[in-house]
Amino acid sequence: MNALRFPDDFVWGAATSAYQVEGATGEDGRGPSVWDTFAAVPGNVKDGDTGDPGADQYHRYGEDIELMADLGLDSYRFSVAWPRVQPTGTGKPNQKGLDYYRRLVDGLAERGIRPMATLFHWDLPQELQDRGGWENRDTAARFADYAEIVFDALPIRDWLTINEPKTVVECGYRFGSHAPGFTDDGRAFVALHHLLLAHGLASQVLHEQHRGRRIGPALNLHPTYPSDDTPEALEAARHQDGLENRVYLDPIFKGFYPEDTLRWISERSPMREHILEGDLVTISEPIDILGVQYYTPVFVDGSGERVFLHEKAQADWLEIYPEGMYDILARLTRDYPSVPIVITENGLPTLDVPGPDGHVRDEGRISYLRDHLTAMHRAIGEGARVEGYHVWSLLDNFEWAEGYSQRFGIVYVDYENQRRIPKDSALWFREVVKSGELR
Ligand code: GBH
Repeated sequence: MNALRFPDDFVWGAATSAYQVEGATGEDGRGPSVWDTFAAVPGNVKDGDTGDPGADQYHRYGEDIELMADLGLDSYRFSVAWPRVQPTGTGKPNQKGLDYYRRLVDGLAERGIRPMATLFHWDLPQELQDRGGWENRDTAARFADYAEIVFDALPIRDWLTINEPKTVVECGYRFGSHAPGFTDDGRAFVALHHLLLAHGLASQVLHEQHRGRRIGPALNLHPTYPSDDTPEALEAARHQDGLENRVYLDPIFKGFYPEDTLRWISERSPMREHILEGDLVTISEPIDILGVQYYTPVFVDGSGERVFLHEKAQADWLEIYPEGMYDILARLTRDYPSVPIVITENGLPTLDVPGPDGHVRDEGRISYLRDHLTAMHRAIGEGARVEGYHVWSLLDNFEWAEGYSQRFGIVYVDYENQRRIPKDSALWFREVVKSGELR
């Protein structure tokens, strides 16, 4: 087969988030976040794991930058921990917290690696949660203040606002599997509106104060399909697509919530009462980039139940379906064409451990990545404006409610001594990055 060539200026990178890799949750004035609180409650996280010591990137960022340079990466997507910058979520910035990110960004620059920073990857300062968290409209305003501090302090061109608002809504407020651990649809969709409002307000701040920089959301999009061709399954898939995709994309791109989804939400949540005049103008502040995270499709049957038709990964929710990468990019190109796309996450957990020779032979991850990059390449060939791709994740890390049991890294982390071992997938990815080709 001929090699598949990517555009010369295509950006290759890897992603992480603060609570998942930094560790050092009590250092240099960092305040507690909702995830510290949530993880401290027995039963919430597998094996009682917490963000400490994680991959200890707070102390080992220098080594990690060298690792990225060795892999030839163009870009590192990381997140800024709000409770490091504002320990209680409001007020004067904590200089030591900002200094950490400045050292990280400067170190990346020395190695020619571009930073891409996420403002919020779920680690809300606990004190803001105590005041109602995302159910409280004020949290969106506090987020804009925080964003302003970070924009001023860090020389970064590309920003992402909220990581996966859907996961906060679904896992944090509907299923209770993530912080803050609620199971309440009524509250969930109020939180959704305020998360989008926070996205819009922060985007406005960047546009007003920092011309030439770019900002957008990081959305986990799930291409949604009927599992059979009955009218019931088609209807269920359309409904599910509203909850998975349109309820985030439509307000951001078009300035309105999709009517069918809003009707369904209104039957279970007072969300509508929280949509004030002007909010949708704020939320639809034009974005400069769209972060897309793709892992899995969602197939639903006529009763609306999710069904799995393909091989599953070592994670219940992840059905391996590379065509979904093509489909979601083709759909964005058709229905939401205005901005360039950056793949901000795509990856697979595997159980591989170092063999006697020290190699981690994660063949499953290599074929997952190869198949998804192939699908992405096809979409680009048909006009999808994809500028870059970040694998999730650079390192094995704290996989939220699964703790350290699910390893998504292309680099293995030995949690006994924090040693990093590039897996075979990292060596494979290095070749793709270096050649700009998939062979
Ligand atoms: C992304 O979430 C996150 O951005 C990243 O932090 C994470 O490490 C990575 O992907 C891998 O998971 O409670 O039954 O719904 C992807 C979406 C949402 C998928 C939470 C797993 C938990 C199972 N994730 N979900 S459930």
